[in-house]
Amino acid sequence: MTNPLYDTLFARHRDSDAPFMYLNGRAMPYGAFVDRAARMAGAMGALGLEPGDRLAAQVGKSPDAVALYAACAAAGVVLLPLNTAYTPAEIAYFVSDAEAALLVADPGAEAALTEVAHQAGARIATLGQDGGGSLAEATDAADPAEPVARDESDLAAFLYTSGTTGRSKGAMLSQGNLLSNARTLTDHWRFDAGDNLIHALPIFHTHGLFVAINVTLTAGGAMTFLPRFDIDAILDAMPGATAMMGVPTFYTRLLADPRLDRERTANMRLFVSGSAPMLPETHRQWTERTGHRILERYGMTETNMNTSNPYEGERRPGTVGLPLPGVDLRICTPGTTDPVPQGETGMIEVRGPNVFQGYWRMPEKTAAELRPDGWFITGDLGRQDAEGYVTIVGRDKDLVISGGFNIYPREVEEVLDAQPGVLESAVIGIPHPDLGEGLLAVVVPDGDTPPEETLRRALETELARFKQPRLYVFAPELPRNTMGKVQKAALRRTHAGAFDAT
Ligand code: MCA
Ligand code: AMP
Repeated sequence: MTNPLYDTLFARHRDSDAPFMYLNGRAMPYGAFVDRAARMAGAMGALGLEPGDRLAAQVGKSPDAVALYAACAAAGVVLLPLNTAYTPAEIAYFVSDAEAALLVADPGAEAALTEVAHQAGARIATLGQDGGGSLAEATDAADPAEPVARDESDLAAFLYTSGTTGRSKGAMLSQGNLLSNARTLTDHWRFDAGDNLIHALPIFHTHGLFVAINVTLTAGGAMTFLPRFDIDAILDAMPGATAMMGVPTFYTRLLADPRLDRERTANMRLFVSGSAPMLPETHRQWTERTGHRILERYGMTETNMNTSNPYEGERRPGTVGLPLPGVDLRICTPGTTDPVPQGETGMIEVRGPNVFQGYWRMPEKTAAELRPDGWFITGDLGRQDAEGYVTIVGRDKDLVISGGFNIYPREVEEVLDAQPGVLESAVIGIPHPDLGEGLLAVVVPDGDTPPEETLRRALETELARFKQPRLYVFAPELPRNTMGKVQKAALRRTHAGAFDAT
């Protein structure tokens, strides 16, 4: 009986004493971690979870949260990791859309989320960042479960991603999707058992959960596991670590700290950046200060990683490198399958074992983005030079990336437009010195201008903090083209410098 994801990433480390995670200076060996995960799978079975069931988790970053991922793989349960910033109103949608059988929440959120779970027909259990919670206690008491049989086509996770229009979509990722990318990246970035990765990313997204953790597990290396981005903790970890993965904000914040220098980074061999564009200037400053060249790569929730600058060879600032081995990439005239002439800009499409299985119960949306022959239309606009390096020049989708988090303006506009005193609104991303892009709302009042504070407060209950506009501007109307479409590019130009003054 085999279970490729569990066997490859977890079970084979069952008898290992090698360190998997360093946490507060203490090492958690692989063997202890795998035992914990097997017991958690046992506890999940006792709660009635069956292979194929969905488990939604909104939990803080901890070893048990990683064990939950491993336990889901062992039990054949589909994991649905959720941003810890989401409000109960947001969680309600995911739990009911996925028809989750169990919602695992932080103990502090149990009161607020119990009703949410029950409304959706799900049970609730808790897992605390400090090791407590009902699922942790049940794990302490459970016997290790035997992994269930799976194959690479079985689903391992749903990661929800919003869209330009309509409801958030559950991207279905199979065991094979995750494993193929884990193997490719481990090899491509030369990870091995001697590595110690600084892990300061959240673990509810592809970057922190699959790229960072799966690569570490595939290599049998260790992670210095930090609960969040903390500049002191990262700088302290560097002399004993070998690699770090981060979003561009990690790098700009570190560059602003005078303690970052060659001596502190002398043991490091690899700095990876992704999730959002990195300015060529940041690459240059990093190299000047540390002597290291940041390796920039490009991926998506639906595809894991698609391209990467080379480990050896030229890493070109401003590009996301070359298609990864096994990944096909083409650049087409948008709306067609016709490749553009080499060097020209078009829609980036990708195909390979990394590409997801479609959106959960949304066949039309799947058909609109995933061609029957396997090409996925990314919504990113780019070009490829003669050597194959890809440059992302923009997005065909109305998407803002703030500090590495994706925000679909439509979702924010819908909440704003529903507020009393608001006729309509347009939400845009403009340059932000720390987050890359910051959110600004242009609001057209319906009569008297509503107080900004009232709008801010109304959004707080409905949207996660990172989706709430940082700046509000009131205007008598929105600029529109002859077709009546709001001209967001014009708004972005008008307000381009708004965060310079903040
Ligand atoms: C926190 N806040 C944010 C963000 N993060 N607001 C907008 N955008 C954000 N990204 C809010 C906080 O709630 C807080 O609000 C205020 O901003 C300041 O928080 P601060 O302490 O400065 O933030 P932080 O906790 O230091 O977080 C910033 C961060 C974090 C370290 C950049 O956002 C982060 O870890 N980002 C990584 C995201 C990521 O992993 N992306 C990968 C997904 P208030 O002041 O009101 O309390 S994309 C992906 O997976 C694809 C496949 C890929 O290619 O990788
Ligand atoms: P998500 O849907 O959250 O996985 O975000 C994926 C999106 O992030 C991609 O479609 C790109 O627009 C963007 N992205 C990821 N990595 C990079 C990068 N290195 N440079 C520019 N954009 C990136």
